[in-house]
Amino acid sequence: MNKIDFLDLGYQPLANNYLKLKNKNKKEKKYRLKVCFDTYTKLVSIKKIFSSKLMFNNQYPYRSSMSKTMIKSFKNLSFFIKKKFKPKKILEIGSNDGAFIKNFAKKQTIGIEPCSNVEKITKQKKFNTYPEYWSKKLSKKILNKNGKVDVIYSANTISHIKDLNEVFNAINLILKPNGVLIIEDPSLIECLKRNTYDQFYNEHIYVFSTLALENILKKYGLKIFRIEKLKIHGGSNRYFIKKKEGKKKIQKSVDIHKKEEVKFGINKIITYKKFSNRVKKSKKKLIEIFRTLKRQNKKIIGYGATAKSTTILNYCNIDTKCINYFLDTTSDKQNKFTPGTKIPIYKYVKLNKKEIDYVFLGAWNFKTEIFKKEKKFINQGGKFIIHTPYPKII
Ligand code: DWN
Repeated sequence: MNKIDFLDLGYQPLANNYLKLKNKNKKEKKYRLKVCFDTYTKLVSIKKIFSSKLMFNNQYPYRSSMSKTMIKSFKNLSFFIKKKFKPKKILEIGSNDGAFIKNFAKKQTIGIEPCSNVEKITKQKKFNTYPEYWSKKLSKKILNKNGKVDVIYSANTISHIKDLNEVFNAINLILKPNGVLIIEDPSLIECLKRNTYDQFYNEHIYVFSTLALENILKKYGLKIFRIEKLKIHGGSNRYFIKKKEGKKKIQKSVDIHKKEEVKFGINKIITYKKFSNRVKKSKKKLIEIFRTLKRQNKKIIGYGATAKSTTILNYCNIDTKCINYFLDTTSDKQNKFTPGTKIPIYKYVKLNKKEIDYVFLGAWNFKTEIFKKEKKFINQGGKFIIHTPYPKII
């Protein structure tokens, strides 16, 4: 037995399953959200894994282009890719609404997006996208039509796919011998440091560390040659990966990351047990903040009905007794209710101190962008509640 449970986040609904009014009182699918550490591979994963079809289908509400931060990050990366790797063909696994591929010429790109409601957005703009799950079969189909590709990019997607064997074998089929694979996902060390336990939910099957990813990749003859630390999504790593025969030099950043992880104890179960204790304390503190404010009759709303906040709200039993409603810019979430806790979600309007006292920041990962947008509310004395690195009012 290599896998040891270290975190129990209780019964949870599917994180992106926003409820329509007609389904609000129907029984929801729930599961016990436990997280485990594999002492052999050092991989951290959730225990109960749902089928991709249940999670990623034609009802998927998330849109990558809902934040200026993401749009800017994709734009900057596309400049870098064009300059450094000069790709003739670039393939994106999990292209969502095209926020990344739109930075390239249409004939240069291939997008893979199984959520057809989102894929449609890029298809309508005449991008070459496939509404399918990434697999060896799909890789072969694209290979026969387009040939091998120079760059494969995948942001916040590989961590969502159970069968990593299929993922990397399919990548190996279509990537040129000197091609580059770029993977971007939340960083485990940042999650542990910032106590962002809400990175764990049904869609995040894995939260990768460099050590674990390196262990997985070597089975497929793949090697990390550069790592960039990003502020995106509360701390992510962007891994640049090559084939064994690829000519790219291994850069210092790889060793720096590995050493930092070992120093932090990413490879030891005790680190995870300590994290679990901090999460329990975080829950108590957050509940205390809400209780105190509600005793003072303060009006609290939520900002950004994120998949992550589903974990927090359900773990801490925060419902309409604490939060009147959420505001969100995503049209597919508006006029629905948060999974499990059934808090209404409304169309975003600028915050107004005359109407609201406190705002729970569900989209804490876009704090800088949101604080800039809500300057007036902040200047009028409006306050935010945030749970990371520890629950507090700011
Ligand atoms: O990995 C995943 C990430 C990339 O996206 C998926 N499994 C699901 C989803 O997770 P999330 O919902 O936790 O992601 P975000 O990007 O933190 O969601 C931000 C939410 O906040 C969106 O619904 C949009 C909304 N928002 C807003 O209402 N006003 C965001 C910003 C920046 C804003 O100003």
